[in-house]
Amino acid sequence: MDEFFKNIPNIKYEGSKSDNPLSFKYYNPDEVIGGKTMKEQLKFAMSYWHTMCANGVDMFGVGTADKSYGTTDPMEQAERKAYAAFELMNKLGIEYYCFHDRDIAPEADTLRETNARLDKIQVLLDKLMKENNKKLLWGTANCFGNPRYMHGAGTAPNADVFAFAAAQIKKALEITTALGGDGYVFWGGREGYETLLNTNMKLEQDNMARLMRMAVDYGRSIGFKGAFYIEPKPKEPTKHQYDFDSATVLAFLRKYGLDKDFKLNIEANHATLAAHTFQHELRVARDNDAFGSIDANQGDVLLGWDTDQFPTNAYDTALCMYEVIKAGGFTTGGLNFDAKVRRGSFTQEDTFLAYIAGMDTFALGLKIADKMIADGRIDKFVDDRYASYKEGIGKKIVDGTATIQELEAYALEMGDVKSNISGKQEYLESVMNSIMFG
Ligand code: XLS
Ligand code: NI
Ligand code: NI
Repeated sequence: MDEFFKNIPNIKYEGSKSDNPLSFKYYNPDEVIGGKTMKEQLKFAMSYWHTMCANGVDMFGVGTADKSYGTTDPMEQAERKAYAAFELMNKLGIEYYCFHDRDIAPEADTLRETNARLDKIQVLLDKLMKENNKKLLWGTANCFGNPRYMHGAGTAPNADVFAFAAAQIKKALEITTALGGDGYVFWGGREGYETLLNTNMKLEQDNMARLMRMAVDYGRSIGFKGAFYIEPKPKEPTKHQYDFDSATVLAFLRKYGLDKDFKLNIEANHATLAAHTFQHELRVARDNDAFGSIDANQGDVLLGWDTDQFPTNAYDTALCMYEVIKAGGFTTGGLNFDAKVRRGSFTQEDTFLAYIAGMDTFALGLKIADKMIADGRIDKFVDDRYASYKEGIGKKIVDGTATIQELEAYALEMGDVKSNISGKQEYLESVMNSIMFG
């Protein structure tokens, strides 16, 4: 197959002094940080939908980038797209990728035909993965784009839609399994509601859990050994999405007994939409042993929707990688760039520059997080802040041996609290600055 990104060389690490835009300034794949190479720590993945498919179309205008791959024939296009995807991953040194079923092969007139298209592309992807030494981080089903899903998929009021979604997920699981996928994601863009006036919320959520149970059981029965993830998002496209944020998803999983089967795929921009920090969402997942994978991007607080921009804020990536390291690093998951260039960045070169910016920003984040941990001031401060729980009455509280009567007696004896210490937020923020900028 002809080279598609003709003017783009293989991107190499050249260091922060380099003025070559098509080079990594901080991402040095073989450099060891915290006992592992950057490549192992960061596990970058390319998102098929944004990178290979999205052409910049928005509510006010048509696409600005050419993603036609020189043909209008849908299957020829799908094939060329696959070759281009592997060329891009090779040029950037990215080892993993992620897709929705409909990204790799477009929907045909019938489900049978659509599935046959997927079978064909699966063979090609399998070959390209082996030839290029690439892995599938996760697969998923697009159960939100087609008009049939206007009222949801697993949460649709119409059982026929539920059945169609189940069939689609079954096939997506088969493809993911056949390609040795490390994960399978549920992100329910339309699994929510517009108004409770027309919604049986209980039945919809019960049904979603039923669909997830079927998917897990079927996946395991065909030998899928990867992780199942739910990707929280509070809204957009629906006004209210059931998988609102990490805490809501955990409650859902526990209610339906699915908590042993699922981990979370946390997306930075979705955290912003839920009015949380990215670090908060990661912390909730980590504290509940539910950290799985990351959709790496960033939003714009002034815009208020899922802009899926490439991550370029090193402060955020540092706090993200701090959580990832504390969670024990990526096991099944990785950093999937669920990110797209801005509509005005329409050239092929822009796509590479955006990936370079994202990968460099996460490399910086990893380096800073590693320094934060080695520096130890922040961890020590937090540890000391809770020192009162290590002895005396605090230890009894933590051990579960203190009674409420005993605490009353203790408080009466104490008179009033005299031992509060400062939270030192500003100091800690300046520590972060000194770690980041030396
Ligand atoms: C959309 C989601 C989507 C998922 C995969 O907001 O982030 O891209 O990651 O379906
Ligand atoms: Ni995402
Ligand atoms: Ni998103």
